[in-house]
Amino acid sequence: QAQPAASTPPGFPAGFLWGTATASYQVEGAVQEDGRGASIWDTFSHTPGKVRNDDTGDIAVDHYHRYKDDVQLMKALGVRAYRFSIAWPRVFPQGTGAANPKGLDFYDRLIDALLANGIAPWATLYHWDLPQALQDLGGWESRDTARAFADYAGHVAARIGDRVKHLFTHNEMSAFIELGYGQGIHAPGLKLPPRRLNQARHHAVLGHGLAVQAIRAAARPDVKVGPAENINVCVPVIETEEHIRAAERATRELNAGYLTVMLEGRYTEAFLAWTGADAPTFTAEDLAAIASPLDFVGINIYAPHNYVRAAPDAPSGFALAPITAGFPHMQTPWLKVGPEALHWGPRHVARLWDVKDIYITENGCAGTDTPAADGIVYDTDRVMFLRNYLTQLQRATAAGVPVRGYFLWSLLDNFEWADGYASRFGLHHVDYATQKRTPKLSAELYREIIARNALA
Ligand code: GBH
Repeated sequence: QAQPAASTPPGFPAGFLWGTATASYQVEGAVQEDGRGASIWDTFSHTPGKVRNDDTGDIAVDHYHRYKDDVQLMKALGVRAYRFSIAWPRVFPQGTGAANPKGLDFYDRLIDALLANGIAPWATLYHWDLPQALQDLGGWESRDTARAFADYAGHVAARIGDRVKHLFTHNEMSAFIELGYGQGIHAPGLKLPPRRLNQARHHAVLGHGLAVQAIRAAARPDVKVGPAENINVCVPVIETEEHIRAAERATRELNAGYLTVMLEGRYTEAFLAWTGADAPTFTAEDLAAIASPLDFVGINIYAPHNYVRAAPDAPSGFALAPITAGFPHMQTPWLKVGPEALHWGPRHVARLWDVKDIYITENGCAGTDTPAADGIVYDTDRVMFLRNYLTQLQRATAAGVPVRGYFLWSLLDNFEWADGYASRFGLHHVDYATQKRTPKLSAELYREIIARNALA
């Protein structure tokens, strides 16, 4: 009787960059310290009824004071890169004007601690904590916010570009605009009518483009820049050529206001037809700035946006197949389990826009993580999730898709925006009463995957 052969786990390309990620307001705390100004998330979380249990980021996981210990947690995982974000209101408390002399001190210390431990710092310039003073002037509805963002980006790039070689402009324009200015469930909590919402969308992409230009002007030439965008991934229902091409076309259209305009320098016909009389006002110069050449494209992928079929008779050539009510999801209902998204997302990006360097800048899941009697957090749901998603990522790299690295969200349980502390995304459990960090089972799995550079 033949025995099954011992399996060699499929590997990732040599030099594949394994990392982990966080964001300022979700982890730092210390919101009153060292001259930080208020952000829209301070205002929003302190408005009763906006965040689950009225949680705030006032203390969060105290990363501002515990960063040295947290760097040791990263070192134990074996990650070679840490994606964190810089709080704009620490650097410019009023958004513009005079820089706070202490504004970058914390990041200087963090960057130095990372480098001393062999971990590359990858910094995001905007992960949603807009200075409240700028919101008071219209926030992303105002063109001036895009300009102010570029000035801030140039300032930071000039200051830390000696040590930080990878900068991200915005984290998930689509999320902060759609949720913050469209649905009202994130800061600043607005539900704008279509015309104003489209203009805010345009200012977000414009801010990205102007920031790329400002960084190029201010930083050394070896500083690389790109976005970290929450791409809507369309998965072909069946992996045949016709459905794959349809999913690719759908991905282009479903990201038309964000990634597509950034990479093509124009709004698609379908997008302009859809916005109609409510289309944003923009110039040819805006589009040129928005399409400033990038060094890499970062994409955050959690769940498939849609499954797609070819529809030869439809003008678009595709039809969306709904995510059904019974579709499996992780602890947070929005996080549908569709590991193929991690294969098709980067694959569509590479083929649609000929992108040569792609990073998965976020992927992970929430789980009901409670330490067991033996002190271990048995997050088998997250272990299942990571193994299946990374299997699909490996498949993409094996097919030659130029994915260069992966940042797992998140290093620690943290302030999950409107969900407050109820949703835990960390590889490390945080006891919020004591701030004690405990590695979960998934941290052990991730350490093993990194050590082997292969599935485990
Ligand atoms: C990312 O957003 C963020 O970059 C990161 O800060 C965040 O912690 C992480 O993902 C996990 O959420 O409750 O059904 O109305 C991903 C985009 C935005 C998707 C919030 C889920 C809530 C949808 N997420 N959204 S719902």
